[in-house]
Amino acid sequence: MRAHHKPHRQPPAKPAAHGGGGADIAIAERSPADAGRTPIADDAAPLAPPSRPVLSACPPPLDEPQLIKPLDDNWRQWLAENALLGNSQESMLAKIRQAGIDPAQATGYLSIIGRDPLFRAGEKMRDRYTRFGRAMLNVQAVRESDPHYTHVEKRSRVSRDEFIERYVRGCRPVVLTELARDWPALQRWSFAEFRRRYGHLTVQVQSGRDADTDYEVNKVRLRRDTPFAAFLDRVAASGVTNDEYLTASNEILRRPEFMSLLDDIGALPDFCNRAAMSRSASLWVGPAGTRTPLHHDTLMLLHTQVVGRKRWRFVSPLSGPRVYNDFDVYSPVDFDQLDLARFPEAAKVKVLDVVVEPGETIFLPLAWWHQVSSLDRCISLSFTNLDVPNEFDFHGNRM
Ligand SMILES: O=C(O)CCC(=O)C(=O)O
Repeated sequence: MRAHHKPHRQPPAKPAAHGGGGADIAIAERSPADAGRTPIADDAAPLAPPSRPVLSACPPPLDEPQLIKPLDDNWRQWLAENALLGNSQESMLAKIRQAGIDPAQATGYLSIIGRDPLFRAGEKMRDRYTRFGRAMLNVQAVRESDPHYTHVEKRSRVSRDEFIERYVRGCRPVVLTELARDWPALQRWSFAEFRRRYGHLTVQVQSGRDADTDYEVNKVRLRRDTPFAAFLDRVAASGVTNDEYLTASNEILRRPEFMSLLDDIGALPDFCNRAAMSRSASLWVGPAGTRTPLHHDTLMLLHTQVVGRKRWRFVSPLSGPRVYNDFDVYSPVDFDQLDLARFPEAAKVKVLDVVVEPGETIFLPLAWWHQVSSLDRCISLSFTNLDVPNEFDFHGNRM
């Protein structure tokens, strides 16, 4: 999309052929009696105009030819969507002009859109969605009336019954400070130890994230194979950066060469299924400064910090109508640096914020929005093998 709209370029006027009636140049009118005679100059008369009119100097040519683009289906859809959202005609037309789209066509389209049955169907769907959203926000307001609503509890021991009742069914996050207390990983795992044990192996990391503002959405495109030792060396040398991160999508714990890592995982609480650990655990390794943007998962999980600290920010699924979720499980809102001009509704969201220390495990309840940033170089392990139903359909028929 172009940033500026420049005025429509006028083609330079051409001298009209004599008698051709060119609109831009005045030609002395001749009566039918003059036909075939050359007019004789009258000495007393003021200077006659030259027979071939001369154009005055024209301004320099514009940098780019100005083409007004027609309103295509993408822009029609954009207008329809923004009309449904209740945006003003002036604000839409300002954007249309800025993009070099024909404003007359856009105005015409907006004047008839309300009679289009498809648009009226869209209004019905919008109203239904608004009612659902309003009901969610009302329930959320009741939950937020708890004065401790934004506090994320840190608990040392929680029984299976309480965990399921208070956190799984109650759908609230909690940090379990002792869950991993006896894991050998807490003593054994370090960047040096990983290099020694697995440095010769190739791993898949997310790379070039700084150059892509949608790095999480585009994670498949940003996958890159690298020797594990080289990656760990880069992390050690890089300082604070989000450019490279070994995330859950590497699936290295499914690879036989890395399975010995699972021997370093000690006892699990009785609300986890040990037998399913190898197929449900994921390793995360990265420098200080990695950022996983706001999204929700489609299952519940536990995430243990083995090395370093991470900050988790949580948003209730009932605040979903305020996080501008337009695509899949992602939100463009960043609660670390809230852009209120773009996302004014997000100002009304109550965010839970907790730093998870080494050795601690956070429980992510179903459908909670979360964004995560590493405060230090981090090694952590997430696992989804909760011994409760943990498969949910968020995508229509897809499971
Ligand atoms: O640790 C991170 O960077 C993100 C963790 C996360 O989003 C998850 O485990 O679902």
